[in-house]
Amino acid sequence: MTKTLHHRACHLCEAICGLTIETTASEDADLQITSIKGDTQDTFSRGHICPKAVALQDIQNDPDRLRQPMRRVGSQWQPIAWDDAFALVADRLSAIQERHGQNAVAIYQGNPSVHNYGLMTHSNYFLSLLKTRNRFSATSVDQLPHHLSSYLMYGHGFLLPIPDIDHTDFMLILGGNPLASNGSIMTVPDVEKRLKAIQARGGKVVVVDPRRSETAAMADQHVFVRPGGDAALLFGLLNTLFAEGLTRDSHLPVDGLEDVRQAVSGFSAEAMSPLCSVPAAQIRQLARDFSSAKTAVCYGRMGVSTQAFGTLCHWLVQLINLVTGNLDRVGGALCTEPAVDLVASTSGGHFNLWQSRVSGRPEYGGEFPVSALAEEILTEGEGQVRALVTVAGNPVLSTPNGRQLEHALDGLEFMLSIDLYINETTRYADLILPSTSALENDHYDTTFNMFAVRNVSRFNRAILPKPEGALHDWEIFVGLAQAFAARTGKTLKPTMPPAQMIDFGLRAGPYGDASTHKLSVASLFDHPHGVDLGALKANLAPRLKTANQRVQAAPPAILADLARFAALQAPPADELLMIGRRHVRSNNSWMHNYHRLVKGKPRHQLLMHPDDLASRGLCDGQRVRVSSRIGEIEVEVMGSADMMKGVVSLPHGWGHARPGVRMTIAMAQPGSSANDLTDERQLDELSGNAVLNGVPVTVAAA
Ligand SMILES: Nc1nc2c(c(=O)[nH]1)N[C@H]1C(S)=C(S)[C@@H](COP(=O)(O)OP(=O)(O)OC[C@H]3O[C@@H](n4cnc5c(=O)[nH]c(N)nc54)[C@H](O)[C@@H]3O)O[C@H]1N2
Ligand SMILES: Nc1nc2c(c(=O)[nH]1)N[C@H]1C(S)=C(S)[C@@H](COP(=O)(O)OP(=O)(O)OC[C@H]3O[C@@H](n4cnc5c(=O)[nH]c(N)nc54)[C@H](O)[C@@H]3O)O[C@H]1N2
Ligand code: SF4
Ligand SMILES: [Mo]
Repeated sequence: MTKTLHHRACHLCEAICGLTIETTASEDADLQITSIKGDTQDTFSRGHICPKAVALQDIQNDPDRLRQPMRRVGSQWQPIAWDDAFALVADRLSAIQERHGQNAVAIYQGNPSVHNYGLMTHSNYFLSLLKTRNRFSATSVDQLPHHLSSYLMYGHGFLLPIPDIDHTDFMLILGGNPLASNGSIMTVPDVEKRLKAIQARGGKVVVVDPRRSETAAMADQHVFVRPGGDAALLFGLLNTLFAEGLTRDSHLPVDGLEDVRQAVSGFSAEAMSPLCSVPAAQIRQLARDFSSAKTAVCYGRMGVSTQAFGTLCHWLVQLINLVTGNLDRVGGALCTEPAVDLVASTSGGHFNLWQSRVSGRPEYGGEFPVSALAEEILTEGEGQVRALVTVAGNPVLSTPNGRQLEHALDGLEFMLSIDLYINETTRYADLILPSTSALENDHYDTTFNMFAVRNVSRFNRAILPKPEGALHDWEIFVGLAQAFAARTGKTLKPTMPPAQMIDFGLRAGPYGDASTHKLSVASLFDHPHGVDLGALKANLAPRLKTANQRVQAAPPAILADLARFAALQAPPADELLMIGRRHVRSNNSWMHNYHRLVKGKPRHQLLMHPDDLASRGLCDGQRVRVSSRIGEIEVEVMGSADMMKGVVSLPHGWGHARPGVRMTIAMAQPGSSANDLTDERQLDELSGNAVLNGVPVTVAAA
C-alpha cells in the first residue's frame, strides 16, 4: 500500500480552501481517497475547511453519479458512445435552428460554471456557435445587481470592490451570512476568524438581516430589517450622511455626486423607517457609527441582491463606501489585482442592448433574466424556444416558479444537459453528458481570485487519474463544437487545453513573466500551498473602465429607477414574507446525496417566530401548507425566536421527491422546494434579477 499526500483547493464554494488529501494505492484495488483535511500550510485558508470538503470523496464514489453519456429512450436511460452523442446533438440542434431560427435554442448555465475552469474556458467554444440570444444563467437568481451597478458606476461588471476584512474597523453586512455560506463575492476562507479579529482589534461588526443568522449572532449589533426593505434603510443612511455632514472627500475622480445628494434629499431616516421597519434613531446612529470609524466597509450580498430593489441596494452600498471615503481605501472596499485578470482581459459589459421576446426583459452581458426562461418556451410565436442546453445547473429547483419551468421543459423538442446527475432538471433531457469529477480534473480559479480578500494564486492539479472513456467538461465542449461545426459547415477556430490558457493569462497578468514574481503554471507547480501576492491595495482609479475614466455616482439608468422606489408603500400589518437560508452542510441543490452531509435531523424546515405560530394556532414541528401567488408546498414548521415577526425562512435546493430523479440519498429526505413558491413575475425590474427574498406567503395547518 502506498500513501501519497496531495495539496489542492476545494472549489465547491467561493472560499477556495486549501486541502491536504491522502490517497492510498494498493495492488488489488483502485486508488482510494483515505483522508481529506484542511491544509494548515495553505497561505490563504490556513487549515480552514467545512464539512463539504470531506464529501468530495462521496462525490467521487457516489454510485448515482453518471460516468458515461446517457440517452433517454422513453422513461429509460441507455448509455451512448461519446461520438454518437455529439452527432445526435449536432443533428437535433441544427435541425431545430434551420426550421425555427437560431433563437429557438436556449442555454442555461448553472453555478458550477464559475467553479470549474474547463467550464469557464470552453463552454463558449460550443455555445457561441449556437448564436442564440436566448442565454440564461444562475447570475440572474444571484449577483446580477452587483455586476450591473459596477458596470454602470465603474465601467466593468467585474470591478467589484471587496471588503478589506483584514484591515477594517467597522464591517456593516447586509443580506449575507458568511458563517454559513463561507463568504460570497468576498472570497474569504476562515471568515469567522477574520470577523473575530475585527472585534479583537477593537472594531465592530454589524449585521442587517430579517433573521438572527449565525453571523448576526456573533456580531456586535444585529439590526432586524423587513425583507426587501434594505434600499429604504440604505437611503436613510446615505441621507443622514449628507444631512449631518458626515461625508469625507474621496481621492477618486467622481461625477454625479451632487445629483445623488439631491436625489436622496427626500429619503430621510424618518421617512424610510416605516418601509424597512428599522427605527429612525437606529438608522441615524448607524450612519454616525459608520462614518466615525477610522475605516469602515459596507457589504451587501444575496439577501439584498435578490430583492425588488437589488440594483438600487448595491448602488447604495457603493455610494455609502464612496461618500465616507472608504471606497478604494485600505480597511474599506478594494478591488483585487488577481494574477489572471478578467478586468484587463474582457470588455466591460453591456446592458439592455436588446430585450427578451415575451416580456421585454433587458439583457446584461448577453444574458436574459432566467425568470423569463419558461415563458420563452411556453409562449407560441416566432422565436419560441424549442430546445435547451443546460450546463451544470438545476433551474427546476433554483429559479422562480420551478413547477412552471418543469411544465415548459416537458414540452421541448430537444434538451441536452451537461451534468453529473439525473436530477429534477436533467430528467427532462434527451441526453446527459457527464464530465470527470472535481478531483480527476485540474483547476485554476479565475473567478474567485477576482473576489479574494488577498491577492493569491494557485494551480490545482488533478489527484486522481482520468477514468478510461471519461471526458473533462472542456473536452465535452470541444467534441460538441466539432460535431456542430461539421454538421453546419462552420469553421472552428483552434483551441488549447485550459491549463495552457491559464498559463497565457498568468504571463500576461500583473505578476507575470515581465515582473519579478514570474508567475506561470509551471512556477505554480512549485507552490502547492498557493502563492500569496499580498494584501489588497487602492487601485480603482487607473482601473476604471468608464468612458471618461471617472466614477459615475449617478448613472441615468439607476436614477430612473428611483421613481419605482418612491412609489413603495408601507407594508400591511398582516404581511408574511418568505426569505431563504443556507446551511454549512448544504450547497444549493446538488449536495444532498451524500450521507455524511444530510445525516442527523433534517435542516430544511420552515422557520417562523413563535408569536406568528401562536397567532395562527400552529405548533412547533407541525406540517404546514405554505402558499404564494404561484403555488403551495407542505413542510414542517419550526418555531424560532431568531426570526423577525412577519417573516418565515425556507432554504432552497430541496424538493427531491420528483419522479425520475436518480439521487438515492437525496430522495430519502427530499424536503420541499422554496422555488415552488417564488414568483417569476417578482423581479428587480431594473436588472431583471429574481426576487427570492421577500416573497408574500400564507401559512396554515396542512
Ligand atoms: N429560493 C432561492 N433560490 C435560489 C437561491 C436562494 O438563495 N433562494 N440561490 C440562488 C443562487 S445564489 C444560485 S448560484 C443558484 C444555483 O442554481 P443552479 O446553478 O441552477 O443549481 P445548483 O444547485 O448549483 O446545481 C448545480 C448543477 O451542476 C452539476 N455539477 C456540479 N459540478 C459539476 C461539474 O463539475 N460539471 C458539470 N457539468 N456539472 C456539475 C450538479 O449535478 C447540479 O446539477 O440557485 C439560486 N436559487
Ligand atoms: N453552505 C453553503 N454555502 C454556500 C452556498 C450554499 O448553498 N450552502 N451557496 C453558495 C452560493 S451559490 C452563494 S451565491 C453564496 C451566498 O452567500 P450569502 O449571501 O452569504 O448567503 P446566504 O446564507 O443566503 O445569506 C443571505 C442572508 O440574507 C438574509 N436575508 C434574506 N432576505 C433579506 C433581506 O431582505 N434583507 C437583508 N438584509 N437580509 C436578508 C438571510 O436571512 C440570510 O442570512 O453562498 C455560497 N456558499
Ligand atoms: S468552505 Fe467548504 S465548500 Fe467552501 S471551499 Fe472551503 S472546504 Fe470547500
Ligand atoms: Mo450563487
